Amino acid sequence: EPPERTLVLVKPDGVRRGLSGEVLRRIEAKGYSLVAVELKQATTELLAAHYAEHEGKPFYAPLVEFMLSGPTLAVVAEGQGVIPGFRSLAGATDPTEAAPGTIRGDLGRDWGLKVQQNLVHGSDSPESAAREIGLWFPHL
Ligand code: DAT
Ligand code: MG
Repeated sequence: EPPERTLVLVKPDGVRRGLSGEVLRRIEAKGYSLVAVELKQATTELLAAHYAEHEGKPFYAPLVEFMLSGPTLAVVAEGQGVIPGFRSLAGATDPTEAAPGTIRGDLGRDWGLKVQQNLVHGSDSPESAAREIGLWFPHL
């Protein structure tokens, strides 16, 4: 069986705040390997595909607008259990609720209603990981 892979994004707020290296450091410190890393400006088309499951939700339009606000660091990380493992490194979706020790818990701010500015994305299942890696890294 090939090693498990996940798609991690350092969202535009994380890139703007200079936290890309800190996120990569935590991924590597945990023992995962970096397979691909690329700074990319997302497009509406890419985000529509990436966030298809959220289309129609009240936070969808502000989420896409935020994700278009600057470059995103796209990362493929590999290792045993990396899909749930990175999600536990990331912490709860809302940075105000994320536990200390997690990326969102340590580095997130009190964003009020702006839950979308939660620094990172991590795939939530093997199916999402395969789909999302194909969207962000079509050559992989
Ligand atoms: P996660 O990123 O933890 O997988 P998700 O897939 O449910 O969370 O949602 C995708 C992104 O959408 C999330 O990172 C931030 C934003 N989001 C989710 N729920 C939200 C809400 N209630 N209000 C504003 N943004 C939200
Ligand atoms: Mg999700």
